[in-house]
Amino acid sequence: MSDIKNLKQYSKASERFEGANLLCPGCAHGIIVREVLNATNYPLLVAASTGCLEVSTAVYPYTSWDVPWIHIGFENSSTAIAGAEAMYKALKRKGRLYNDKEPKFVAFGGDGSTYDIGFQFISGCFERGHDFTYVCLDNEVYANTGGQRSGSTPIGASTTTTPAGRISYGKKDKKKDLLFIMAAHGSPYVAQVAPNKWKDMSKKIKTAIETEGPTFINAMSACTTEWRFPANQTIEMSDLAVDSLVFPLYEIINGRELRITYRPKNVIPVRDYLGAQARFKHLFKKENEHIIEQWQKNVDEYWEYLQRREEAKV
Ligand SMILES: Cc1ncc(C[n+]2csc(CCOP(=O)(O)OP(=O)(O)O)c2C)c(N)n1
Ligand code: SF4
Repeated sequence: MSDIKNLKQYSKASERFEGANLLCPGCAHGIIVREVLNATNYPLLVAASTGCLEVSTAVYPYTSWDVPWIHIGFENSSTAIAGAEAMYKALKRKGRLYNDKEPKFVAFGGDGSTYDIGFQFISGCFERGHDFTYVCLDNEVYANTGGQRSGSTPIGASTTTTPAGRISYGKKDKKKDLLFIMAAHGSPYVAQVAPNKWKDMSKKIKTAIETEGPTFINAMSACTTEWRFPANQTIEMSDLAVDSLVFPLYEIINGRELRITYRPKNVIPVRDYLGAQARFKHLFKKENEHIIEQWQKNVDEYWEYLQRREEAKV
């Protein structure tokens, strides 16, 4: 993958993640996983926590994975892969490896698994400095169990546990700012990616995987079923997210140095992003319009903050 220059070449590089799986049509998880696995030429060992990705790609006796792959609990793909990494180092020290090809270690989790249930395990692995990359497939909801809110669900989204209705506009709390939390662990590299910006995404994933130490990728993964948009609009939804700056693309090096990697030429209003998904439909009622205005204000302020952090180089 490191040599891949265009999409045509990229479309042929599928040997580590086969096409067949049971993800919903239009699901972004598969696009992201394929890109992660093809971003580097290193041999990979992968762990996946329970969630849509795991249930849809490993239905006994079939598998979509052409790499060594572990399914573990909802909460601990991080510690499972960190254990494999620790064992690799121990075997290397004792001279008991079968070959001298150095592998890289990758863990996948949904946002429920990453922002909430598995967070203490991930935090521990980062604090202990394990050499692996954690990839969060961030669809802002517990999709596999029918659409409960997570710490990543944005304000105003209607989910099964924060339903919008006569007395509620949906989720009351803002999305947790996980990238900064992971950077605060002193990680050598953390970044946000989105599948519509595939070159930006594969460059960042390659950097994450090939950087020594614990690295983190937060990947926006549009969920056609829970966000409620037509299955052929996954990439358009990702365009709306990054061009409205609802999901800004940036990276943080060594816990401090922030770089914005995509600046939209024409920034679109947040309401264009929200209006494309039925999970936000109720926000367009007169009594809820203030949530959209507040959201726009938050996005503007956050973008300003990112730019100031980038300029300050601290
Ligand atoms: C400890 C534990 N709690 C709850 C569950 C049930 N469970 C399985 S998958 C899942 C939701 C997964 O959501 P997320 O991590 O966001 O991934 P997604 O399915 O959205 O990709 C839940 C709640 C479980 N397997 N283990
Ligand atoms: S529910 Fe969402 S995340 Fe799960 S497979 Fe379907 S589109 Fe993908």
